[in-house]
Amino acid sequence: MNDRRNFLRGAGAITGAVAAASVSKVAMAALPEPTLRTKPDTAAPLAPDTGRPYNPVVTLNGWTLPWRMNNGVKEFHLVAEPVVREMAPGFKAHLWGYNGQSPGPTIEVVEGDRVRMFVTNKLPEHTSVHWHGQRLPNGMDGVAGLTQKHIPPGKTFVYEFTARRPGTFMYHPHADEMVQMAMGMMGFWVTHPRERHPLIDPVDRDFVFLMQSFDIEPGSFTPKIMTMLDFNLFAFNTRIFPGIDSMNVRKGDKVRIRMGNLTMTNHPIHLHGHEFVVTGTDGGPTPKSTRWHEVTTDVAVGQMRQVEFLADEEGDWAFHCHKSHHTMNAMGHDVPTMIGVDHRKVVKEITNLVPDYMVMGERGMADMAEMTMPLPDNTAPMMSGDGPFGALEMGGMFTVLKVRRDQKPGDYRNPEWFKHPPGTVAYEFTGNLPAAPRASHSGSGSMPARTAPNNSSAPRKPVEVQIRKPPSGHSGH
Ligand SMILES: [Cu+2]
Repeated sequence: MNDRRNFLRGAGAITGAVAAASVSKVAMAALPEPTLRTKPDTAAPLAPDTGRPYNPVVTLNGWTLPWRMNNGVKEFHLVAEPVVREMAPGFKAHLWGYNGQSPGPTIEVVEGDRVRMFVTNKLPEHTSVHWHGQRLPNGMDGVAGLTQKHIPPGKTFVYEFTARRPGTFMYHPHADEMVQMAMGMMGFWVTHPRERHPLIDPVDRDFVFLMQSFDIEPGSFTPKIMTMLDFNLFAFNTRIFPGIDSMNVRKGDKVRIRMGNLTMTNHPIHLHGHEFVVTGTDGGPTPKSTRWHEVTTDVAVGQMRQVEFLADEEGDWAFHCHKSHHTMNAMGHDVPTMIGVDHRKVVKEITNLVPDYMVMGERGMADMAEMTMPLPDNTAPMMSGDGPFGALEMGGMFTVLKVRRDQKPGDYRNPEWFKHPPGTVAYEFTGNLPAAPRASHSGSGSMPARTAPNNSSAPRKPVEVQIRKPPSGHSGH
């Protein structure tokens, strides 16, 4: 029906198209306005309003970079610059990143998209951007010195290529790389499939994050850039627990988690309560015959992995790196194990010299989580995070998958802690403890116990390591 409304709508569309065409002519010479973000919270997924449709990802404590269409080319503008990143509440780091944040914004495109990346360098030294994992012309690969000139401070370079294969990718500098990555320069890239792909299932929620390591001394703000292996902060998207947002899903959702490792060691990533399959690696979607269920997948240095599972168990499920020192925050190194060591006498002597001295970890390290020892300003608590049952004694690469039956589809808000049905929480046994049975015989069989050293008739003196047990009746804290 060609009524007035339709006519106006048609006219509007034509006017819009003309305007877009004339804008883009000017824009060919102009840079797209860079989008900046300074908040460290998880942004809502960015639904595409131009270009081909796709199901957008959710970047943990991050966001997706908006683009503009210019004659069929998707244009993005990355600005490499110094940033201040809140890594956890009360703990800010002075880093380098992109568009106001470390990591930089996530780039989302569709298989077959022509992509133009403007990269402006506002750092005090030269840089470049390598598009980790992409098929592209050699001169767009971003290896300064090898495939392009360095981008000097103050200059803008343009990268242009077609996103040829769908999958999970990263970007990072390939110039003064050790320093620039130690300072936090990196970002995530997702290429969505153009159409229904036999190896890429649609999912209800698609989370992404990068793994990073930093070496920031307690009380300071800037990472040590010459550290090679001995990092003291292990992060998801430059956040450390309890600063990492939880992944909030609806019971029955099919969930995909994509992660990339830009640290200097591997991370066995572990999910509680569910089994997942690895559906994608650096090379894209994996053949179905190569998939098996597991609850931990190791992500090696420079690798990307995507895992998928059905979130069908309600609750608050831990999701973390299984290297236990990666789920702790900055602490002094070279701390001897003090568990079971009676050092009360030593403390008395030290306290005469250093009045505030306090020995760490006589009963394990859990004391640290509840201790009110003053920390230097701008220090992340080593083990923290308050849960519904007390301190979690976690830090670093740790977050929670929250599965709720009443979480609305598409709602990413953080629900309250899980309310466990009565009778489903571990509880204290209060009956009498029977005496523990003890084995009464010594070694025998293939390895008989030796009672004296070789070539000696003297009886061997028994040796026992001296330990101090907690006083009886001790209940923890
Ligand atoms: Cu780890």
